[in-house]
Amino acid sequence: MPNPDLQSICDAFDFAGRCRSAKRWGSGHINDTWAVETTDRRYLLQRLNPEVFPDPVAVMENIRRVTDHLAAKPTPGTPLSLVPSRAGEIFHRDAAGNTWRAYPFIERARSYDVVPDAAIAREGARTFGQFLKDLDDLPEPPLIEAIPGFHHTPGRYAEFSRACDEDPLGRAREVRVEAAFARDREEITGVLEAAREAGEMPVRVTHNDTKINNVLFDEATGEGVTVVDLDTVMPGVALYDFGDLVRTCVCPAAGDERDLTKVTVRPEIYDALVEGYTLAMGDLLTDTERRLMFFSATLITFETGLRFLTDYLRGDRYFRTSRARQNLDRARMKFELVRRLEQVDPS
Ligand code: ADP
Ligand code: GN1
Ligand code: MG
Repeated sequence: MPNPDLQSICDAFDFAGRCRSAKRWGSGHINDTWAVETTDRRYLLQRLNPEVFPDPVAVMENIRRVTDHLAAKPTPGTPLSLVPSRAGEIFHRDAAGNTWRAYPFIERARSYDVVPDAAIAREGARTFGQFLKDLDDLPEPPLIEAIPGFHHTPGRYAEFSRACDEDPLGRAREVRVEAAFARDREEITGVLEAAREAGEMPVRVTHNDTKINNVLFDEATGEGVTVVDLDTVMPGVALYDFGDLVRTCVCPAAGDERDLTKVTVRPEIYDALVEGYTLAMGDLLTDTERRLMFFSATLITFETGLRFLTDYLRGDRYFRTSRARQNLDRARMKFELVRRLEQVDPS
């Protein structure tokens, strides 16, 4: 998007002090994020991606309920809290119809795009597990499904098939190898959904975007401070969260790495993730969930690869890119990781 008038956006929020500067922040693929510095403190300001979130009011209402609920829990750390607009709303709508929201910036904390060691993996998993546990008693009604079918892998596969058939940009020829890889694995897409339908995996309040860079860690102690990126918190199953965490932690390579020899699986990181997640979730996890933990990583990695490949076929309309073929490289990296996970699958 063109540079927005950030001064007037900042003026719309109930910030302490006068705005001094704003700089682009984070490495997310969806929203636009700035760290805003006022004369008093910092804030994290975000513009929601309108193509991804057609109902921003539902997203913000979910976030309000979740942050209020978490703020009342005794869990150590710093829970996220929304900064109200000067009009007293939980978001600000600008003249162009964009939805903006702000959080106090959590200082002396950091996120990791690539996990450096097992201790960070364990703590990240524990923090995500605790997040689910704390939301287990969120009062009715259920949160709104802000993106219907977000982790319905068979649905993601169907979208991929459609994109191959429609091939609006003539890119299908270029991805024949990847498409064949995907077709060979169609049968795994329904495994978690079948367990859910059989009642073996409860539908809970889940995060649904558990990339490791969505946890903030205390810079000094390495302890998990809070879970961020709450746009997709909605009803779901815990294994999609756990699997996505494994996807973004076990491999030391970047998400768009082109040298696929760097795409490896670090078993000690996987073990640390299981330890941290089960420590926090305790007896909330069912036997079926425990049994399918490793598989969930393969499945969600496959699903994410499908999503990147679909977006490449459709002209890179969903995931932000900074160079040509980046979504194809992201898809290839994910499929290579699927291959590696299949090789070490203990089941
Ligand atoms: P995106 O949806 O684009 O991934 P996020 O909400 O995850 O956006 O924010 C991007 C990055 O900004 C995060 O990975 C995290 O490092 C950082 N971040 C998010 N919220 C805060 C906050 N309240 N305080 C400090 N840093 C934050
Ligand atoms: C997106 O914005 P970010 O990078 O946290 C996406 C996730 C994908 C991820 C892949 C709302 O998350 O589902 O797994 O990219 N978020 C949405 O890197 O689609
Ligand atoms: Mg994020």
